[in-house]
Order: sequence, then C-alpha cells, then structure tokens
Amino acid sequence: MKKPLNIGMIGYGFMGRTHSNAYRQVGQFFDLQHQPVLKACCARNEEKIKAFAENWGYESYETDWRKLVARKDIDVVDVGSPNNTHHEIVLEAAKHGKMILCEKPLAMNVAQGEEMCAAVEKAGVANMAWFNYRRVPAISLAKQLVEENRIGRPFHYRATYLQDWTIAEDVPQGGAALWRLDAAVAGSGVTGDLLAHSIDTAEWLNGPIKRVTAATETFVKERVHAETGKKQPVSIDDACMFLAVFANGSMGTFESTRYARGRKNYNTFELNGAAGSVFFDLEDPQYLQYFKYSDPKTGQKTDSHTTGWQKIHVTNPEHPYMKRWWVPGCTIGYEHTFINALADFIAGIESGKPVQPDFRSALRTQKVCDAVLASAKSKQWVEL
Ligand code: SOE
Repeated sequence: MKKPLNIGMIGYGFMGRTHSNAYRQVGQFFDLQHQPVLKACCARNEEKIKAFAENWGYESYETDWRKLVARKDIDVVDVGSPNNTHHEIVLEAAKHGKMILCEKPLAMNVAQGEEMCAAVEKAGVANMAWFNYRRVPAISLAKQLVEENRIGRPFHYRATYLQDWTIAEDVPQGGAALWRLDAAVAGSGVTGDLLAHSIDTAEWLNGPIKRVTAATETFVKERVHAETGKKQPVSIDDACMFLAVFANGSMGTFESTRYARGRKNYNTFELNGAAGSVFFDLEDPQYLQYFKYSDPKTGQKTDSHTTGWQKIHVTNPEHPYMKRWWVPGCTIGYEHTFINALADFIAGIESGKPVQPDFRSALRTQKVCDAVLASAKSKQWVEL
C-alpha cells in the first residue's frame, strides 16, 4: 500500500494543469512509495477554481492561499500562481513546515529568492523549482554525454528560446492569461520567462556562468491593461540577447524573443567541444543530435569518411526516463517532462537525497537573470 502525499495546488492556469496532470499520472508509471492525493487547489476566483477542482478531481478547494498552506491535511504546497506571488506563499508555507514546489522563475528578483532559500532551508523542507526541461529525455541524455566526457573541452554554448505570440499590438497586458506581459506581476519579460529555462539548462550542462553582457528591447511600448482597460506603458523585455563567459572558459550566446514569427516554442541549445557536439530543439523534442569527433575512452578520432551528425531517437529503455514509458520508437511529450520531474522529487523525498534543481539552484538562475537585466540597463559587463 502506497503512502499518501497530500497536494495543495495554488493556481489553475497553464502550469496548474501541467502539474495536476503530473500528480495524477506519476504513480501509474513510476515505482514510488508515495501516491499523490489531490487534496485541495486554490485561487481567488471561486467559480474558476471550483470548475478546476471538479475537472482534475481535487477533493476540495480554497479561495485564500493562506488557508490552504495552513491546512494540516496538506503535505506539499505547489506554487503555480503568477511570479509576484511566489515569495510570500513560499515563506508562509515554509513556516507551516510544508514541502514546496515552485514554478519558474523562482522569484521576482534575487533578494526575494535569497529569502525563499533561507526559509526552506531553515524549515528543513524538501523543495524543487519546476525547471521541467531538464526532464526532457533528450536533454537528460545530453547531460549524460557531457558526463561521459564525449564533448571534451567545451568551447561554445549557443541557446535560443523563440516564440511569436505577442507580435500583435492589440494583445493586452495583465489579467488572467496575460500576466506574463505585465512587469509588476511577471518581474521581467522573456528574461525571467524563457531565458530562465535556457540558463538553467546551460548551467546544468556546462557549469556556472561567470559574466554576462546583454541588450534588451521592448518593441511594443504601450498596451491596453486588461484590468484597467487603459493603455499603459509596457515595461517587460520583449527580446533579450546576451553574451556569457562560463567558468570553464567556454563562451555562450543566448537569444530570446516573443517576436520570432513562426517560432512557437523554439528552445534550442548547441554545445561544441573538442571531442564532440550536441544539439537539441524543443520543437523536435524526441531527438538529440550528436557529433562524435573522437572516442571518449581511447581518444581515437572517428574515421573522417563515416563521421557526421547522428540524430538519436531518444526512445530506447536505455535512455533517461524511457523505460518508465512505452516501447522503443513510441514517443512521449511535453506533459511527461513534468511527470518525470515529479517522480524525481518524490524519489528524492524517499531516498533523502534532495532533488535538483532545488531553490538554491533556481536562485543561481535568478542571479544570472538579474545580472542580464542589470547589464542591459548599464550597458556594461556584469560579474556573477
Ligand atoms: C511562455 O509562453 C511559456 O508558457 C513559459 O512560461 C513556459 O515556462 C514555457 O515552458 C512555455 O512557454
């Protein structure tokens, strides 16, 4: 008999749905001692949260998050509400001794993130930030190839994260679905929303970033605010590009925008080293591309006439996470990255070996985001 793990989910938007789906599925596919129980969900809008609770099978709902985090029957608080709520909820949930999962970016800024880390560490509670892309099997495989020394000395890291959903000038800012365009709620634009993913992946694969220099742009300067109905200045970054120097001596370029017509969720990276390269594209997520120049064990160079980019279909049971899913050739998708992440979180509770990325690790990403925004403002390199 599995032990119950009672979930209190805050937020019912895109992430509320991805996380709820993970709670429902994880026990069916992963061999864990705990079974998530959808105890309660929470949002201010009663009509919407009631419908959400019914749709996903939550036993109850709350309209005040303070009530939810104080409930004795909740083990894990999951913060899936907009970015400007993370800090306060996490501090309060930690006081109540709850385990905490938090959507990315961790906080509005480093100062908040520091307090959130201190709170969970003082309370000694398990914590994880939902940087779900680490759990794309192809990205986990890239990590494995780096650890197997197949890339060798790294020279270049190249990341892009491109979307196109805010090009129209009549897209409003603010309110339920569009808070990502409102700096007061989101903290920043593409830097916190998209580049945070790229930075998390980059530091995971290629180690810490040492310094950055950045430029940002806001293409549409004013938008109607959905809550006030008035045109207001837009203060998020619509696009951000930065150069980075990694502690291992390699160089990085990062580009992100919501104005790349035709690009929907084009999250890519390429790492080039002396022994090989890897390339990944989230719009083609089943594949990891690998160029093998030399053998990691013998150092022997691959024959020139047979060398070339390999497109590895990451669906074999030997590939990360895939033995939990289907048979070779049968793919998994976006939603599974959340299920894989949740499985790792629960396994971490059971083994006592804290899962990554925890809040400390997410704070690293926050530091790089803040440095990028500071550099864009000062037009200077910023050291980390
Ligand atoms: C933005 O459009 C967004 O929904 C991000 O907030 C998610 O984190 C990303 O994974 C998909 O795009």
